[in-house]
Order: sequence, then structure tokens, then C-alpha cells
Amino acid sequence: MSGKITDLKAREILDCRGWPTVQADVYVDNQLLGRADVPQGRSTGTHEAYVLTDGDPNRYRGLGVRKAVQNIEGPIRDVLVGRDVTEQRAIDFALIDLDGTPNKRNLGANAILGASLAVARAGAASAGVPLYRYLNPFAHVLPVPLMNFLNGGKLTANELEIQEFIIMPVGAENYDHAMQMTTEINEHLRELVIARYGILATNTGDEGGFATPMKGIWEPFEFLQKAVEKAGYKAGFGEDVVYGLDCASSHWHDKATGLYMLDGVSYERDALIELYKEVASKYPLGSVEDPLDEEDFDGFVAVTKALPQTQIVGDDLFVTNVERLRVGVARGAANAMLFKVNQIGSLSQAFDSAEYAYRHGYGVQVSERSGETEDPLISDLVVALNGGQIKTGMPIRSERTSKHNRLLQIEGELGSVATYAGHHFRRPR
Ligand code: 2PG
Ligand code: MG
Repeated sequence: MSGKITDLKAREILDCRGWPTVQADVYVDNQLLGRADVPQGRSTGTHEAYVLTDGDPNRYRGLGVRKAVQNIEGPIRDVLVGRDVTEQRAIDFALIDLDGTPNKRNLGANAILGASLAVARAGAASAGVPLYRYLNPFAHVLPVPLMNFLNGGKLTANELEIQEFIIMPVGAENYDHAMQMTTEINEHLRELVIARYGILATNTGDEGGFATPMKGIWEPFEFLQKAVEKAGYKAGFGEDVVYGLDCASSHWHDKATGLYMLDGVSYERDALIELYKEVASKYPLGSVEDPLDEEDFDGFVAVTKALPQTQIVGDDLFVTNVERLRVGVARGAANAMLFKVNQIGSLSQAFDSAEYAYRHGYGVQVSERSGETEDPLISDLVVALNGGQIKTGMPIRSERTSKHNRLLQIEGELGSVATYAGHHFRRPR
């Protein structure tokens, strides 16, 4: 066996919204060894890498990805055939050079990432080890899942501005137990939602949380708290669960006036920070993602100082881009980075951003996109990073359960060396 890449193939497949996305295959010594799907977002950050769509209104209303598929089977294939499949970094940077633009506009981040991820899978297969162990032989940390029980924002059709109301089972014994707690709490929440809003309110958003007619910020927390108590658990730092939010606030921030519109009230930035402080004084708030607009680095500095017990995560702020992270770290904006491989468009660059985050004391939270397939790749990535935290939706529907089920498998494979991040989710390493 030479370990050399002999072919790449790709195709258009569908994500969980029925939108076309890229699937890539890598052949080593004429055998199919690596296959990966590319996830995609809906509530995207302005500075994300470029997703190449066909723009042909006669197919999928312009959202087809045949051009990206052709780029994999054409120019990307030409560069990769003959290379050693384990040269992940050299391969990724060869593709970045081939593209030649800062945001991968020529070949498409979806084309480059598809190839990058499939190469990683093929490398692991050729080494005969699971992907998480191929990427890091010391991988052993199972993450705390950030479960978004109530969904709003761009990922539902309700009036809730805040995108995700989250429970983190930090007090679980292991990942398996974390899943059990999640489902128990969710069944109580379902009953509470039905009692107040009727059965239709248990329809779910893109990531599997209930898309209820709740409003604002307080009511969702009241429901979460009741569900936690009814399930027999306790919320609090050092207890069974803490709470989290993905505010995705760029999407309810008016760029022209600088105001945030939440439940019919407009907030200046400082007033919004006060509101978050009030929430944190009433509920154990473990993590808040994108509390302020994606361009407001100064605001992120202020909110990070204002909520000393809470992890502040930059998603649209950093877009897994080490250049933006550098700016944030220099100023003290946020203290954790959301890790989404398709925001930057190659595995090596995403790992570089995570490395930079760790080196500067920032946490790393691996995340799904709202548009996922059943490919569980991010579960291997979070374990490879010993990252300690993952956001990958409620355990319903296979594009979300595939990730949780993969983590359950990994926990079993690791056996006695598996460590659940638990209360140490911010600094598990
Ligand atoms: C987010 C994500 C995933 P999208 O904002 O964090 O939860 O949504 O993939 O649509 O950007
Ligand atoms: Mg987000």
C-alpha cells in the first residue's frame, strides 16, 4: 500500500432542510477510504468563508452546488492525486493556495472543506484508527453537550428573538448520563409547553428545540427551570445543570440605529448588558454566545467583564478565523470561540484557531450548523480537541442524533480513559 491519494469524487446531496450540499470521497490506492459531508448555516456571520452555489434559478432556486462538486473533481483532484493522504496540513494549504483568495471565493469553501474533511477520514482509515485518535492520540475528553431546548431566531418561525435557550448537564457522570438527563428534562418541558400553549407549540426548530410562542428572555428561562426541577435535577454552578444562550444578536440588532430589538423593546448596548446581568443574577448562566453584534468588539469586552462567571462565546464575532480571534484576544473580547469548520473552510485552519484560543486561555466550543447531514464528523473533532463542549442540537432527527450517538460510541471505545468534561467544560485540558 502506497498511502497515496488516487482519486477524488464528489456529489450534490441534501442537508436536513433539503438544501443541496457537498459530499466528497477520497480514494487511496484505488479504494474509497474517506467520505465527508459539508454542513451549512442559516444564521450565518458576515465574515464566514464563501459558500459556492450555482445561482441557477432553475435548479433549487439557485442553491445547487454542482460548481463546487466540479471543483473537487477537477482542479482539487488534480492537486491531490499522488499525495500522501496523511499530509493533512500540506494538503489543506495546497488547496488554500490553489484558491488564492482570503475567503475561498474561487473554489468555494464548501468544495475545499469537503476535500479537507474527506482526506482526514481517509487518513484515519489508512492508519486503521478512529478519526479522533488519528487527529490526536491523547484524545480522551467527552464534551458537555449544550442542549438547545427552546429555539427562536432565524431557526424557527416563532417570535422569539434569542435563537437558543440551552441547558448544560454539567453534573452528569458521563456523556451517556448527560443524554439521559437531557431526555428526561425534555419530556417534562414538553408537558409544560403543552399545558400552557397546546400541542402545536411542541413543533421544533431547525436544531430540534421546541419552537413555542414564548416571548422575550424571562419566560423561556421560567420554563427551563420548571422542567429541570420536575425532572428532579438542580440548577446551579457545581450542581446538575447550568444554563446557556445563543443570542445570535446580530440578527436582531439594527445596524442603522445600533439598537437591539427584543420583545418590542429597544435596547442600547449597555442596557442589554444590564439585562444579561440581571439574568445571570437569577439563573446560573454558564455560557452566552453572541450576546452582541458581530462587529462590536468593544461591547464584547464590556460584556465579558460584566459577567465574570459566564463563558462568553464568539460565533459570528470570530467565525473560526484566527485573524478575528487575534483581534478579540488582544482586546479581551469574549473568552471562548465557537468552532465551526465550514466558517473557515479547512480542517487545518480550524485547528489553528482552536490552538490559538487555547494558548490564550480561551475555551473552544465545537458546533453544528443548522443545516447538517447525518455525518457525525464534529463528534470526532470535539474529542480530538479535548474541547470539553459541543453544541449539536436536541437528540431528535438523525442529523442531530448521529452526533450524540457517535459520542456515545466514542465514550464506549475509550472505556476507562474517557473523561467527561462536566463542570470543567471551559478548561478541560
Ligand atoms: C449558530 C448556528 C448553529 P447556523 O448560530 O450557532 O447553532 O446556526 O448554523 O444557522 O449559523
Ligand atoms: Mg451562533
